[in-house]
Amino acid sequence: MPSNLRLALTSATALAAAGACSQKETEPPKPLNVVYIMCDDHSYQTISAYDRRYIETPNIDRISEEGARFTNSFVANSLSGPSRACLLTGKHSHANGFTNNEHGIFDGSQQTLPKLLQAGGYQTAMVGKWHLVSDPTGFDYWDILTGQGDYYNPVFIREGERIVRHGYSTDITTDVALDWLDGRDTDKPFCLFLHYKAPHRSWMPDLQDLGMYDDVTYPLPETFYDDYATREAAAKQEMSILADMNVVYDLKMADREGEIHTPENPGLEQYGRDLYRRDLAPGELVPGRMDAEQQAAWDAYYDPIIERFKRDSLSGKALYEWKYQRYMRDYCSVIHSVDRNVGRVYDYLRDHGLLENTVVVYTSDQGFFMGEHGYFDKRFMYEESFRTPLLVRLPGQKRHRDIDAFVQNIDYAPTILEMAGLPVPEDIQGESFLPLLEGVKPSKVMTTEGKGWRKSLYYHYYEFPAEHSVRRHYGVRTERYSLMHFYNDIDEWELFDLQEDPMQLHNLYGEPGTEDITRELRKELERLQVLYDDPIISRN
Ligand code: SGN
Ligand code: CA
Repeated sequence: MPSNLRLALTSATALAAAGACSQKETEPPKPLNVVYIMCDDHSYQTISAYDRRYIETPNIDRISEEGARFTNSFVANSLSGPSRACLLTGKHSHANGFTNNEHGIFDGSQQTLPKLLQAGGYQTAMVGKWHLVSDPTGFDYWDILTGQGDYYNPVFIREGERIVRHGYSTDITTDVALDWLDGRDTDKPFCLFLHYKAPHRSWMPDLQDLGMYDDVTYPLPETFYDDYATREAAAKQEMSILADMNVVYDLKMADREGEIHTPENPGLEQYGRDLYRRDLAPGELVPGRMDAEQQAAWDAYYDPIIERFKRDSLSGKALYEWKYQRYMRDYCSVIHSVDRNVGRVYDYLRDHGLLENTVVVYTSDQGFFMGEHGYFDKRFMYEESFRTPLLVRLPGQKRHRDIDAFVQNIDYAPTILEMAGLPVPEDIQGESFLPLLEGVKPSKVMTTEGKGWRKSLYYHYYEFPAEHSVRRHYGVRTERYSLMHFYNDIDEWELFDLQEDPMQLHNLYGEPGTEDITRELRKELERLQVLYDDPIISRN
């Protein structure tokens, strides 16, 4: 028997998983499989297990109904590539080397979760958005979208071979994943990474979902009209729905009678239309985007909206709120397709008798702003983008549990290794939260720092100068406070009391009476920078 199987058989989880078949006592328990589903930019605000204001997501919710919902789940660096590198390595960005999308190339020769799983006898597959530039390593099978991926007729790289697949990205990604499950070696446990492109910008819904939320008027978030008083860094960004969301590229108001962008006519709207046409027009910049039939269905839905938009000539507050409603309708329609596809994955596992020994994880590469502070996008250490949804169905455990301990995406690798009954290498910076899933109280858990779960989180964002202009920053978050330092072309500290000011509108840094808490938090920040060995510490 391979050593990993021996270990898995003795772990509490593997035994719990076997509990379901205790009648058949002669059958040894099977090692756990893992289906790790990660969306791109899926906010917890648009998962009904977390928030019922905007959309119902019954299939995603089922994972937490039959398992656990993490109510304090965070990322280490709120951006796609960096988040994926944290997942693969269990390390913060400075330690895994992938700090930002713009210049990052993932060093695939380093130790990674899939490689450790493979060495432990697992079959591994990566399907969908990869976004780490270098070719995937450590996978028995990989079939990835190019770059950000396209919504329609997307280009995949299947183990080095380029393929254009016809249809809608979320459906196709699921098809590829289920095909792999069908053809896998059933004698081995598996770990499948299923990474959707959805609901990343520019939020293009599946044809069958166009218009499904047109009757809904979404409530404006409380901080929609934030004036950024007391927060210089919050004001200095280019991710405002009013100023930066493009009505053509983002909201699909392409005037098809207009002229194509030329270098002599580089208006923003024209620029937007060009990008948009890349997705929309067949055979244009990238071969294989929408075909004539898809485009006709798309136009039949959007053309009347475009006509109305042109006629109404909105401006100011009316335009701002109109943009928000269109954004929410498109985004939620894209989520509806994700939810349907999560249902397909669940049905597959159930129909193939896999639910009893397969862990199902649902998460996102980071959180996302749904108009809070007037924003879309992510990047900031503010709550909406620092947090990320995390729902886990671990077989053999109680249903409907909330886990409120602080977890972070550097914890996924050690957790999955422990689920597989494999040792966690010492240089991994995250902690396994498997004991928390098994019902152990956080105070009783043994972590690399000793007894008891972590009480604070470390964050570091690097991508500046870059699109959206969010300044570089690092910070610490405790149960009650969030302290961040924006640096590079700015030197601003922000301190929030999350109990008194959960929306983070009032920067307390430097206010009389906050000296003690500031000193304490800066000390904790420094402790974390030393603990994780972040070279930035020299600049504090
Ligand atoms: C693209 C988007 C940005 C987004 C980044 C990073 N612009 O560049 O809005 O912030 O991706 O997103 S777009 O014009 O190309 O749509 S991430 O999730 O991949 O990190
Ligand atoms: Ca993302």
